[in-house]
Amino acid sequence: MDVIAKPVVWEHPLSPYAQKVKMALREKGVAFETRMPTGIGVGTTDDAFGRASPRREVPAFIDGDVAIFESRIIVDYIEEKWPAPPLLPPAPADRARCRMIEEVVDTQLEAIGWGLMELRVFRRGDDATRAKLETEAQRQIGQFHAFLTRHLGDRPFFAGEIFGRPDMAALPHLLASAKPAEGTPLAAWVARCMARESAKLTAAESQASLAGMAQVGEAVKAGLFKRQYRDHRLEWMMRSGGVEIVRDGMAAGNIRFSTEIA
Ligand SMILES: N[C@@H](CCC(=O)N[C@@H](CS)C(=O)NCC(=O)O)C(=O)O
Repeated sequence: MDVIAKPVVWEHPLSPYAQKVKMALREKGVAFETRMPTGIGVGTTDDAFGRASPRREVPAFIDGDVAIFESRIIVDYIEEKWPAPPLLPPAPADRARCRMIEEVVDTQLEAIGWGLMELRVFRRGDDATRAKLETEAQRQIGQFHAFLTRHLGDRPFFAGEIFGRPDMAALPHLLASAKPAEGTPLAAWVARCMARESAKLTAAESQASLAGMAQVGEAVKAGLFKRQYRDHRLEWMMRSGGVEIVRDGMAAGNIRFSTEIA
């Protein structure tokens, strides 16, 4: 009898994009394996992970001969291959609303959380720069909360009655850098999401991986690990007042931009 290999998610448990993919698979009951790339943050591409993910970003998804990078393209594939239960509501207008939430969360909200990690975990910048960027981040998170609260309205989930794609995209942020205040509609939404096994397990894996971050901090200082300043992240740092952090990181060789496609 042929043994059919399980799909593989290349991931880091802290990555909100990888978390979205794992929650999608878990909601659909698809068994999968996870692998963590060695040497993520260095930028080389000549290994199995680099072949699946030419930008060397997690998540990447391997399903037999199929290799896919970019979390939204991965979740599209999962949805098309395993349609039940659906991760988007049926009406076109609702589907568009969900996709817009996923878009702003994946780009602009993620950039704020990532920037805060640069300040709090990797201690970039001097005290004054860190304080200025913290204040700016909190202002932006406040605006994001207002935006999300408006879009949630009186629905149980951003996807309506189902725990769907926009919920899976937003949850990792609202459990971490963008925690809503207790008693708010967003805090009630977090609690509803966390009642899902898929969310609870994925969040626990993310939490457990935090312990390893101290070592990464040392590797970054030594220039062995380069943090990826791409797209919205770079823009966030520049426009929020961290131009010297970018300059110093480039001089120290411990930041990198996107890996070129080759
Ligand atoms: N747009 C991509 C973003 C993926 C991404 O930025 N992943 C980060 C981790 S959260 C990564 O692997 N960065 C490479 C690095 O840190 O070197 C997606 O949605 O999959």
